[in-house]
Amino acid sequence: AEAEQELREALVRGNLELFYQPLYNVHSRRLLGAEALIRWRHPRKGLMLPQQFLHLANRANLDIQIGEWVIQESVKRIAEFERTGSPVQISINISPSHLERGDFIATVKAAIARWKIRPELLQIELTEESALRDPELAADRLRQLADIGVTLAVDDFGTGYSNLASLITLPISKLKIDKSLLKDITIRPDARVLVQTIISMANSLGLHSVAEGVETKAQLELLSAMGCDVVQGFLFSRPVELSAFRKLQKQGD
Ligand code: G
Ligand code: G
Ligand code: MN
Ligand code: NA
Repeated sequence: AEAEQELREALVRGNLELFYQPLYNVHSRRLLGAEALIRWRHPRKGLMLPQQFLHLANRANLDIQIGEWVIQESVKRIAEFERTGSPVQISINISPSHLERGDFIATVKAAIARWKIRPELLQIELTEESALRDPELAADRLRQLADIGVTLAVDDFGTGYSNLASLITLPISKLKIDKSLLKDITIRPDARVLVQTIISMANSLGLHSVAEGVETKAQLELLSAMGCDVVQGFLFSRPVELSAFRKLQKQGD
């Protein structure tokens, strides 16, 4: 309960922060945008990762408030990047329960209107779970988001037991291939076949493929040869704080 109280205070005092991990076009190597990943600057424990506190957020019923903060913060940032002449897409992670809330669409619309951004610069990442645990509700929400012009991506693709047939009827534009699938592509032919199949399927469906967790040049070269569009991983950069991301943007120009 004390930890929950601390998290509540962190939200009020501005001790939550977004870190940014850059995404690059495989072929041009241009910086396309970033995935925003939440951190907590704890006064005593230092920088805390999502797996160290998101469970607390759920227990304290703070997950929605935190999700709303993430939307505000990321949209504000998109507006700043547009204003300073380096517009990039920012991708955020949304929990299944947040997507299912009645006011989720209104929250997203209000943020976009308030900061006057181009809606496609906001990308929402959904897990297969959030797309499929209440498929009709999720489909309705995703259609509304697509109507607003927000970009939709399926995160951690390939790790769930998705109903692919329903998944491909959703108005998504990207598949993010989970990093666990990439781990062995340079040494195991079966791992390679699996990733190639996902990339080919994405291409055939008119979806972009994003490879997450790219750590080596060998993986990058293979992904490029396989027709993957976008890459993200420690080979390029870890998730970094805002000031460091701004520097990456300057290098990218
Ligand atoms: O940030 P890290 O690099 O440790 O991310 C770990 C996990 O935490 C990822 O799976 C990511 O989806 C999740 N995560 C990171 N930031 C957020 C966030 O703002 N909201 C939600 N719901 N999950 C997040
Ligand atoms: O939302 P998602 O679960 O996909 O979050 C991405 C997670 O992957 C974050 O925790 C991020 O820090 C991590 N990550 C990003 N790039 C790499 C990488 O190249 N290697 C590994 N091991 N983790 C990565
Ligand atoms: Mn993600
Ligand atoms: Na991801």
